[in-house]
Amino acid sequence: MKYLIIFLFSLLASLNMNAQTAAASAASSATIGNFWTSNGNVYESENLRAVHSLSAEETGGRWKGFNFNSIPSDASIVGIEVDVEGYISSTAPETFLTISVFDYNSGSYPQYNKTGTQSTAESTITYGSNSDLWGCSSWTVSEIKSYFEVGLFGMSEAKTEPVWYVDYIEVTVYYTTGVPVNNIANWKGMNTLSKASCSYINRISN
Ligand SMILES: [Ca+2]
Repeated sequence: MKYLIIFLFSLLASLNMNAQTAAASAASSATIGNFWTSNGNVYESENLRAVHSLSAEETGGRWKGFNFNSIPSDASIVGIEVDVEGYISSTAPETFLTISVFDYNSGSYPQYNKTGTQSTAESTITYGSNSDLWGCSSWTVSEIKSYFEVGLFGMSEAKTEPVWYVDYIEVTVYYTTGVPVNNIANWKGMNTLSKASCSYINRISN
C-alpha cells in the first residue's frame, strides 16, 4: 500500500495538476462603430485616454486584437479578468456602466456582462478573477485567441451626463495545463468534454 500511495503521488505530480498560468494582454484594435473617441488610447497605460460622453441611450464600443498566443492549445481556460483603468467626470445618479466580454464565434455574438463602476479619481477596477468565466461554463483556447473581445458601455439619465475616460484595458486569462484532479475519474472521457451551453444575450449594435 505504501508504494501504491507513493506511486499515486508521483503520478499526480507528473501530471502537473492545478498548475495555473496567466497570460495578460492589451487590445490592439477597436471594432468598427465604436462610440468612444480616441479609442486607440486604451492600448497603453500612459495617461492618454479614450473618451465616451454618456447619453440617455446605452452606447459604447468593443476592442479586440488581444494576444493570447502563449496559451497552449490544450490548456483549460479557468478564469478571465478585465482591468479597466480610468475615471468618470461625475458619479451622477441614474448612470449605468457595463463591462462585457464577447465570444465572437461562428457568426453568433454571445456577450457576458458585469455591472461597471468608476470613481472620479483615476483608478483601476478589476472585473472577474482567476476562477470567473463570466457566466459561460467554458471557453475554448480558440475562442480566447481568435474571437475574444471586450466592451465598455454606458448610459446616463442624469441632467448633466458624465464623461467616461479610460486610459487602459488589460485582460488576463488564467488557464491550467495537465489533467485537473477532479477530472481524473473522467480520464477516459476527456475527449468527450465539450462546450456546454451558456446563457447570454446577443447585442445587435454598439
Ligand atoms: Ca492610454
